[in-house]
Amino acid sequence: MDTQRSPEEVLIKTIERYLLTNYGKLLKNASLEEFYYSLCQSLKEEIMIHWTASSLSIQKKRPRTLFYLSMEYLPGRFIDNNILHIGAKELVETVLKKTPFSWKKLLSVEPDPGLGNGGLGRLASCFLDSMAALQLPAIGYGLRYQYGIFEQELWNGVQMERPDCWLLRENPWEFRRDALACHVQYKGAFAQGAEGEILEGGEKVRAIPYDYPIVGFPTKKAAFSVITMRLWSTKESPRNFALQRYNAGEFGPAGENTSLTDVLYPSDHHNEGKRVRLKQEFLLVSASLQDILRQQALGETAGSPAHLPIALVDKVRIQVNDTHPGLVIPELIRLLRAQDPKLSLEEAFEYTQAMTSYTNHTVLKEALEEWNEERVMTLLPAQYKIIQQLNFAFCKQVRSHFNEGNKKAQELSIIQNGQVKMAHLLLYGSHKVNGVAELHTRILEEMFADFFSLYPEKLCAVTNGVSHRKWLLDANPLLARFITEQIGGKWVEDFSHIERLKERATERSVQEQFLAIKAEGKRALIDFLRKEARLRDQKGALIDHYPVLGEEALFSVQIKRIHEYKRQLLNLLHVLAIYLELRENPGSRSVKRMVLLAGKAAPGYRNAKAILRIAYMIARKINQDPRTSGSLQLAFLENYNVTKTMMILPGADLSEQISLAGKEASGTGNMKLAMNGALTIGTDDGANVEMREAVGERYWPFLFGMSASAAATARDHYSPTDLYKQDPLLQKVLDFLISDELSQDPSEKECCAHIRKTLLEGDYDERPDEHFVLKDFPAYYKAQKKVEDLFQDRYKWAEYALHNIGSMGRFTSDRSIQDYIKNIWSLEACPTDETILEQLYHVRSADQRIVRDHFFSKRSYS
Ligand code: 26Q
Repeated sequence: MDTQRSPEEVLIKTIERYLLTNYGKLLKNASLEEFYYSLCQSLKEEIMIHWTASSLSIQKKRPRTLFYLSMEYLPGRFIDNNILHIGAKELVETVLKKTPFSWKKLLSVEPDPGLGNGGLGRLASCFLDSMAALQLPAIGYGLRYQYGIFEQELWNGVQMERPDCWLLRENPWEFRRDALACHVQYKGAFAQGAEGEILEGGEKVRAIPYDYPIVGFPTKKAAFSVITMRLWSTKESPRNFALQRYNAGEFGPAGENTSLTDVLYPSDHHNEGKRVRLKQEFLLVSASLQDILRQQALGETAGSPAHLPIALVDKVRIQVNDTHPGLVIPELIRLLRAQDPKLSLEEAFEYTQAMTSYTNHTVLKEALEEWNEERVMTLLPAQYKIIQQLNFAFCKQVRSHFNEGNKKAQELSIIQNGQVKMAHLLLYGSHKVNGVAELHTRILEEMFADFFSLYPEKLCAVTNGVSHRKWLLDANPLLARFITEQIGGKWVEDFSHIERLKERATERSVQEQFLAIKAEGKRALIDFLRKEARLRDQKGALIDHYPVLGEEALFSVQIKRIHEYKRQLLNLLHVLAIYLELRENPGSRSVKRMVLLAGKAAPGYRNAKAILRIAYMIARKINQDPRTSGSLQLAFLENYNVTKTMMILPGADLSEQISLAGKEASGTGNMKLAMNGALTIGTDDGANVEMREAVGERYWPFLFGMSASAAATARDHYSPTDLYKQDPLLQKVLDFLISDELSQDPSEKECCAHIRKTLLEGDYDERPDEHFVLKDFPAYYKAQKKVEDLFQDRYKWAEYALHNIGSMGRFTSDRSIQDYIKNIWSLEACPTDETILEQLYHVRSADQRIVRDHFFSKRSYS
């Protein structure tokens, strides 16, 4: 009987059963992959029951539900999240002891889904994790890209992009749901139908959803909730192939609709206006909305179909993750009116607005999405028409509110100079707009001042957060255990309890333990880097690994997308400054420094790629110099992703959050690193500001740089060449940048000269040093000196680090979600119905033996 066996035995038996029935193997001769799949199958037995119970509980209660629409997700490997959240970590470790496979080997089988560019995608995944843990009725919609964010390699310093084939093997965590496929309509021409205008012709694309269980961390109530991430694909439907076009010799266009979800656009903060991207965005929007309406119609048993729209207003909340799914506004209006033809445009708009809210993630002009009007008109004629009608009504409102004739209407108009402005569409079409940190929200308020004077209630701030369970409990189990020893385990469920760690921050023995754990984290990171931080020649062949200093060194990390505003260049210039000082005076620094960089550059982003190349050249130069190599090293880790972040966090001492103030909307790496006991050297930008406030000035000693308001006005009187002339250190550094010591060939030389030029003279139409790298350099240099001073006092450093960890309570994504609930969604938790769960467990436990006896008896008479 199962009940008499230990859980380990049951799990092993289950794995053995899958090995036998799926692969014809016994545990002792199973391959790593076979073991992995069979383990996942076994875990899925548990997960499926809870997933089904969660869905049935929601269907029964019919609560208001949140639909999160995002073009990007970065969940990280599912296997470790799932094992951790169903509480099977120790169990699996015990089972692994009976196999030749290690935990590390097991995890390495699973690819890290790169379905996002960076912060925005990871935020979406942290939010799903938190919504599951908080047992909210919620679904995340997205796209199942065949190829996620490219795999990055640096060939002699030049970034090369390779396709990310994460679906080479079967993915045990996805469930294809053919029954829920739907059609998304593009193009077409208006014609007169019986009930008014209809669209004829055009292309219908079939979208098939794949569901992924997002397993919530269990709360006191033991039963964990499982919510769904539903990703659409056009790949698997041969119907999307346009044979007619193929026969006409149009080979490319013929396959376009089967390949809509092939690839994630790899540029963040840059809007290229590509047609396929627009098709992708509409695919997500239309398929998800149809899915939402279908689900809600199922529950809506009373009344005629025409009653659905008004019922939706109460039950449905849609959060759009940046403007990317912004077409929900016209598409929802269209679908509501198709449902109830009597609904006026105004009513449909009112309903839509009540259901929809929009999160803005950037204030960079070049990142604001806009679409060519003709492109929208051709591809999405019905939606375009609605946008036009909305714009007409909106401009009318603007004129009457401002009473300034046409001027304001032209500025705020959704359609301007032949472009559809997505932010304007959403500012008008949603009932709430939120920034992702306080500072960011204040900047939005200024940027869109006229909008918010029209709708003063719309804007709110919801400061980002990160899953403390993933980024602390899962990524750093040693630190997590230590925290629990110090303050008990409540922090795992409710991160506000972490506050109590501060009480211990001054105790010597606690500091010692923290330092020992950090040293352990550093040793693991050092091992990892010595294997994974690869150096390649110009053909991509592995030549060596970056040298890595020992655990006594200060580990400074800057891990994020490469972008000028994030100022990796400031970090690099500082490395050069230390290097030049050390060369002249080897005794000038008493702290060894290991600088780690990781991050991808958008493939078409010339300056970002040049910065990477310079990082490589600097590393090549300084790492080999015997005068300095014992005390300063720079390493670049290729192909930064969620899994690598988990390796880096426990070993980080110093978190580089050095963006130009006013540019980083929030940042979330800042929070992850601080939770892991790294101190922040940072500007007052994004959520850094709130982190500083939470930590307190005393324990936030490395603040530097201009303020956002200073940066906004300093532009006109700024002369970087004057700075260059006045500051001998800056001069040395910038001259070294173009010296023959650094570059080895004309192309490298050109690269360095180009970057130097952007700083001192400006490039083409750009002003020099747009991101005030040189202006903030002296302050950064000074702050780094302070870092080294504090780092030498090991116990003080530990006190600061413990205090920082203890101040991170506010920065869990649980709190962000609770803020969304309070300020925007008004949702209630919908815990799993225990009786439903019981019933499902009962279904599963149908005795295997009965089945066997049955087969046996059949055979006896055949
Ligand atoms: C737009 C149009 C066409 C193609 C791609 C895009 C695109 C894709 C991704 C534009 C932007 C992004 C990603 C933006 C992003 O990651 N922003 C970051 O969001 C984080 C979560 O809120 C913040 O912490 C960061 O500050 C912000 O930079």
